[in-house]
Amino acid sequence: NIISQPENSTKTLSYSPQDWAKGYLSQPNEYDYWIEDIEGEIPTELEGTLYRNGPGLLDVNGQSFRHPFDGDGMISAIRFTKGTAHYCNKFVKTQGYLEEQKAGKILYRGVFGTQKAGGWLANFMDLKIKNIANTSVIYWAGKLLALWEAAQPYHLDANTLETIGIDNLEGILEPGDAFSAHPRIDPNCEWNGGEPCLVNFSIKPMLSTTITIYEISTQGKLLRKQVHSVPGFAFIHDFAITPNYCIFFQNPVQFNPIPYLLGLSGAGECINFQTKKPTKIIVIPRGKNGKIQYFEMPLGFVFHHANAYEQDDTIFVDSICYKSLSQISPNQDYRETDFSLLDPGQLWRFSLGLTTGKVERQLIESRCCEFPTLHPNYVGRPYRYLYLAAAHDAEVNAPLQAILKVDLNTNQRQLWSAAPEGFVSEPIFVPRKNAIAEDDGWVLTVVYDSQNHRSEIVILDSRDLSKGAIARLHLKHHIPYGLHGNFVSF
Ligand code: 3ON
Ligand code: FE
Repeated sequence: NIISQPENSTKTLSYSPQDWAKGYLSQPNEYDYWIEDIEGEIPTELEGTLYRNGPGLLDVNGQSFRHPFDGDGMISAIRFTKGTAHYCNKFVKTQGYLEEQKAGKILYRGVFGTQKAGGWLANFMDLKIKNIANTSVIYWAGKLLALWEAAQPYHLDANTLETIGIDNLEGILEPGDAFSAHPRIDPNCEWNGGEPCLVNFSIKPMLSTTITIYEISTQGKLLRKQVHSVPGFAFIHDFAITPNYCIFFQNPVQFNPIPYLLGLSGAGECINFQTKKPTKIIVIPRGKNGKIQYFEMPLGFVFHHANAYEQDDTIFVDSICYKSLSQISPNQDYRETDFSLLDPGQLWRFSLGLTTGKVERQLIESRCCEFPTLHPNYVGRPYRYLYLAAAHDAEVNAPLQAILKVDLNTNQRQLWSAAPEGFVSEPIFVPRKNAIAEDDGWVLTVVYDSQNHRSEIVILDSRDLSKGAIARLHLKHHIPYGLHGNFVSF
């Protein structure tokens, strides 16, 4: 299985492409055990559960999904208590997962190009969608929820990870409504008496796109809901909030549904990036009757935002931008991705002048990076520290192998790298109890150890990443490359 390298590649890579690809093997098993193989020590002050979501299956009975984003959601829970740790994982028992496991074959087309066997005729006009609940997992208003942006969440038992069922959030969502995988928690919501509040959105794209914004209290009550229609098709995966605004980046894409309808490709593959068109930035006031403001700038494609905040008449937004949206070409296998041909995700800061209508941008980090996270109390507020998954080499686009800390005030960096054999996932920042400094706590990340084909949970000291891991918890098996998760303090 030789993977071709570009002919003019002279620099040695920080990884082996074959090692990287193994992280996309399915993990069909469900485990439940105390982690015993530990290097270093788990801090006794670290109490709570790290929940992770991501595709656990990349195939059904040997029939591969065309893209990892089409893989069935699998939740991992790593519980830390008194210096020990317990691991448990379970698939989200979605209707589609259960049906496909029973049938032993792919029964649904995936958004990112997975097709049923039998060619285009077998897929022609089949628009049934499989809710794969694979993108994130949050705990809110007493419920653990597995999220996927095109459908309603799945409710899971927070202790056992058993699936309870698809959930409409006590009637907040109507049948057919979606709920994005990127809710933001406003730590101190003015309209909610200073209590935290979960803000999330859903996208219904057509010739114009409906954006719905939900604000939900810690008790699960709907505090506010707004529905807006914005011109044009939109693919919006994430957003940012401040105390007074929700900010959306409408990427310059065009949607041609014909190949999808004909059964030739997935809906996501019919999204074409428009190189010459600007990104529209949509700013929606969180108060009821505010006026939407639009900004425009050519900037590429954005999946994830780090954070946003207000300062006088300006909103600052920090986001990961790609020069373009890369698609897997027909006949290409995602496990053979040549990273050197792809644009890196880079961290930019945008400033939106609310009175001037002007938008400006500044490159903060050119190293390939993704999955930005921060201290939860600073969401929507001026903040200093950002943690990202990043490439090992600053100049080379490559898989994520390192955790990068950026001090946005001093522009200093700290890096912890798992290269050449390790591949990291989203970092999660956990503040120490009663900490004062914004960066006092730990950064947790799941690392795929390709040498041993298993994963490890790595605990870093967030004040000093470069001193090395405080603890490495070796699992007995691997977790396929994941997407998002959250830490819950119980
Ligand atoms: O936009 C329309 C509406 C909509 C909600 C059309 C549509 C069909 C594309 C759609 C559905 C979108 C879905 C289901 C998106 C799912 C996204 C997903 C599962 C993951 C996205 C991950 C993004 C990133 C940047 C991941 C990076 C990962 C790495 C760098 C390495 O593991
Ligand atoms: Fe995401």
